[in-house]
Amino acid sequence: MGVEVPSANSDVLPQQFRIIGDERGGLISLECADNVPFVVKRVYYIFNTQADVSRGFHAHRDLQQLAICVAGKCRMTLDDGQSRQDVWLDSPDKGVLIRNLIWREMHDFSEDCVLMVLASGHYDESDYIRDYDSFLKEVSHGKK
Ligand code: T46
Repeated sequence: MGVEVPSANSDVLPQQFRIIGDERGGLISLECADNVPFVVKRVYYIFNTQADVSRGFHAHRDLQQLAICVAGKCRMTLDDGQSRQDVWLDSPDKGVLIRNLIWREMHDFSEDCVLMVLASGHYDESDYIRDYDSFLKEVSHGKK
C-alpha cells in the first residue's frame, strides 16, 4: 500500500504514494496487491465540476474505492455514522482508501480538478445508499 497517514477511522485510510520522479517530472504507479489493496474492476474520473457544486452524498454497501485528485483539488467528507472527517485531496501523490459503509461527500472542487477513483466492483446502483437515515440504520444494524 501507499504510506498510510493516521486517520480517526480505520475504514477511511488516507494514503501517501511514492513518487518515482526524475528530472523529467513525476510518475506514480498504482498496482494491485502493492499500493491498491483490491482487484480493480472499474476506474472512473470526475472533471469539470461546476463551482459551488458538491457531489456524493451516499455510501456503498459492498465497495472499496481509492480516490485521488490527479489534477486540482477537492475536499472529501467521510462519515462512518459516528464521526466525520475531512480529507483534502490536493496532490496526485495523495489518496484516500474508502471501505464499505462510509458516507462520502465531495466539496470545494477546484476548476481544474480531475478526481480519479479506482473501484473494487462494477457500477451497481443497488449498492448505493443515497439516504442518510437509511445509511445510519444499516451501520447500526452491524452490517459492516
Ligand atoms: C463515489 C463518488 C466518489 C455510472 O453510470 N457509472 C459509474 O461508474 C458511476 C460512478 C456513475 N454512473 C452514473 C450514475 C449517475 O447517473 O453517473 C451518474 C453520476 O453518478 P453519481 O451521482 O453517483 O456521482 P457522484 O459524483 O455523486 O459519486 C461518484 C460515484 O458514483 C460514487 O461511487 O463514491 O463518486
